[in-house]
Amino acid sequence: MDNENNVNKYSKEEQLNESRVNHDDQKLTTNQGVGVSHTDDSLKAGNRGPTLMEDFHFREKMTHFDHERIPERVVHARGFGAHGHFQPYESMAELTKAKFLQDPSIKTPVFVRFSTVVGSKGSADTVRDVRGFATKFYTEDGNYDLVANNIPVFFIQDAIKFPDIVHSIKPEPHNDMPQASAAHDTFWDFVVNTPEITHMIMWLLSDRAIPRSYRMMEGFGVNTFRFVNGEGKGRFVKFHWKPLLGVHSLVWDEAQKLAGKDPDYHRRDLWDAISKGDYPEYELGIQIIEEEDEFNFDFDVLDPTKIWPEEIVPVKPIGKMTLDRNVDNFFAETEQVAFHPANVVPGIDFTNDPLLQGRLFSYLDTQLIRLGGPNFHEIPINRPLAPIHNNQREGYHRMTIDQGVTSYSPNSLRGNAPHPTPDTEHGYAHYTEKVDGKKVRERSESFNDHYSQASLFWNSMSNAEKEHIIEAFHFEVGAVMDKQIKERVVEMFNHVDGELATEIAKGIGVAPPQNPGGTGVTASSPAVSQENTNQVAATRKVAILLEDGFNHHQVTQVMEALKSAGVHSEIISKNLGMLTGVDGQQLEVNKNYVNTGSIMYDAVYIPGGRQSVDNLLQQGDALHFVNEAFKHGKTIGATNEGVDLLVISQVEGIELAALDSQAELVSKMGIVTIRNAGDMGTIEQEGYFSQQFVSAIAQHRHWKRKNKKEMVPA
Ligand code: HDE
Repeated sequence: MDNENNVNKYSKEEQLNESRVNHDDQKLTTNQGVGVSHTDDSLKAGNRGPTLMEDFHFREKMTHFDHERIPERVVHARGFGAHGHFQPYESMAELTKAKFLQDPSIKTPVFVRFSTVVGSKGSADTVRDVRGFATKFYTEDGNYDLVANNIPVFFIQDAIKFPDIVHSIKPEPHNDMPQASAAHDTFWDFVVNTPEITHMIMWLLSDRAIPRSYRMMEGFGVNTFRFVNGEGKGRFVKFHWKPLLGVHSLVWDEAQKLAGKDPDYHRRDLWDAISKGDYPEYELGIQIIEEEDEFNFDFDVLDPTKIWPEEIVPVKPIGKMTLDRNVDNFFAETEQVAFHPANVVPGIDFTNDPLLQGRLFSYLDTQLIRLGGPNFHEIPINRPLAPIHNNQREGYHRMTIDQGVTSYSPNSLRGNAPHPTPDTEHGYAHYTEKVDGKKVRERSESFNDHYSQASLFWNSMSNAEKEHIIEAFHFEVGAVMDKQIKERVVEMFNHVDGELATEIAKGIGVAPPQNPGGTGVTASSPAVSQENTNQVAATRKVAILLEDGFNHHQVTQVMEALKSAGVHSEIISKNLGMLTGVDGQQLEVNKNYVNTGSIMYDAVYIPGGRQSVDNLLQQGDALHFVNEAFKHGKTIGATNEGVDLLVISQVEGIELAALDSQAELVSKMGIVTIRNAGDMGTIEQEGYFSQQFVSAIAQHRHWKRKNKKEMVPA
C-alpha cells in the first residue's frame, strides 16, 4: 500500500485475494482434498471391463462438469468485465451526501461489465444492439450500482412492457431465429404498434448501436435519479459516462464481417487494451434539474424516452473512472456479478420514473434464479467492502458462519444487535416525498409526445450519420416479410421527418409517404452527433502490408512515430515468419491474411520497397485489404513504391487522379501519400508523413469520400 488514499482499492483486492486460488505446483486432489494419483482412466473391472460405481473421483469429476452451467441473463447475456477505480474531481457535498463523491483523494474500486442486450451468451460482439455499461462502486457506505446503457433513452415508458419488447426482439418463438438481431417481423410488428419507441429506434439504427470499442462508448443512466444532500434537499439527476477517447463506431459492413472473423472483437479489444496498459478512462457527468423546475421543460423529466438536451441542461463532469485490471476468471467475476439499480447508497435516491420503478423489482428477482438462491451477495465479486450485519440467515450456499443465538429484531438477548444505523451514521433514509394520487393503471399525458425528440435527433445528425441511419432502416426493415408492417414503418417515421420516411421507403420496396410529414421541430442537439466527439489517435491499430524487399528505414521510422503517438502497429503478410528488407534487416510478421483482415484495424500503411510492393501487387488479398479499408472510411498511408498499390487498387482514379506522379506529400480525405519520401519525420514535425498520417488516424473515419466509396468493390 504505497498511498493511504488507495485504501479502498487495495482492500477490495485484498478481499478478492481471500478467494483466489493459485494451482501452480500443487498436487491434484478431489473436492474433499484427497490426493488423486491418476485422472486419465476410470476405475474398471479389468482394463477392458465396465467402470465401477465406487470410482469416487470419476463420479465427482463428471458430476461437477454436468452442473457447470448457470442460466444466462435473460437480457444482456453476453458481456465482458474489468476492474478499476473511480475518483471524484471535487467534493459534491452540496448536491449529494454520497460518501464516494466527497473527497477527491479517495479512490473507490469499481467493477464494470459491458454487454449486448439481445444475443445469447455465445453471440457476436459487433451486432447492432444497445450496449450495457454497468458499474459497481464498492463504496465505504456499501455497494452502489450504476446500471447504464450506451443509449440515453429507452424503448418503452413503463416497465410492465419490458417482457413484451424483449419477447418481440429475441429470436422468434417458433423457430428461434434470428440470433442477436432486430431485423425480423416480430420486432418491427411491436415497433409499429408502439409509438413511444420512435425516439429509441432512431438511436438504435444510428452508429451508436455498432460501437468501435467499449472504450469509445458513452454510458447513460437513462432513468432519472435523485441526489440528496446532507440537509435532505433533493434534485433530479441524470448520469453520463463520457469516454476520453471519444465516441466512435464501426460501419455496418465491417460489423457484420467482424461477427464472423472475430466474434469476440469487443471483448478482445478491451482485454488487449488493459493488458497493454492502455487503460480506458471515462468521465462521470451529471445533469441536474432542480425540483422547482420539474414542470418547466417541454418534456417530462420522468419520461425515459426523452433526453435532457445537453445544450439546455449541461453535463457537469464530476469524476473519472479508469479500468486497469482484467479479471482472473471470467465465470467467477464477469458471469457471477449481479448489478441492480436498487443498490444505492445514502445520497442517491429514486424518482417516480415508471421504468425505473419496475427495474427496482426485476434485477434481484432474476438474479435469485440465475445465481441459485438468496446468498449471492457473498460471491466475491458481489461482496461489498462495507461490513454486512443483519438477521438474514441460511438459504442455498451460505458462506458466512453467523454466530450468536438471535436472528431477529427486536431482541434483548443481544441488546437488539445488530442495531439500526442512525441517519447521522449514514443509515439510508429514503427521500421524503409527498405522494398523493388515485390508484390508476394509466400514463400521464405529459408522456405523449413521441416524435419531437426523434426529430431533434435526426436534425442533429451529420450527412454521413443520416446516411447510415437510412442504410440501417433498409437492412432491418428490408428483412421484414410482412408488407403491411413495412408500410407502417414508413408511416411512423413520416411523423418524424418526411425526407427520412421517403428515403426509408425507397430501399424497402414500399410507396413513399403521399404527404411527407415531420414534427416541425427545427432545433438540433450537437452533443448527440458523434461528429463532435474527441479525436484521439492513441490506442488505434495500424496494419502495415509487407513482403520481402521492403524499405526497412521507412517502416521502422513510421512504426516509431506511431508508437510515440500511442498507436499500435502490426505487420501483415502472406505468411507468418521473418521478412527481409532491401538492406538485409529483418522484421517479424504479426498476422497473415487468413488470420486477420482490414476490418481488424483502424488504418493501413503500405511502405516502399520495389520487391515488396511488386509482390503485394500480385496478391488479391492485399488489394482487397486496401479497397475494404477505403470503403470503410479508414486512413490509408502509402510511401514511395507503396503508392503503386493504391494506383492498382480501386482507390485510385476515384480518389486521387494524379497519384502516380505525386512527389509531394498529399493528405486528402484520409489518404496520405508521398512518392519520394526520405525522412518520414516524427509526429511533432508538421508537414512530414508521420505527423499527417497520425492526425488522419485521429479523425477515425473519413466520410467525405462517401460517394466515391460506393464504386469500390470490397
Ligand atoms: Fe435492465 N435488466 N431492465 N435496463 N439491464 C437486466 O438483470 C430490466 C433497463 C441493464 O451486466 C436484467 O441481472 C427491466 C434500462 C444492464 O449484469 C433484468 C427494465 C437500462 C443490464 C433487467 C430494464 C438497463 C441489465 C437481466 C425496465 C439502462 C446488464 C439480468 C423496462 C439504464 C447488467 C439481470 C449486467 C440487466 C430488467 C431497462 C440496463 C431482467 C425490467 C433502462 C446494463 O432484471
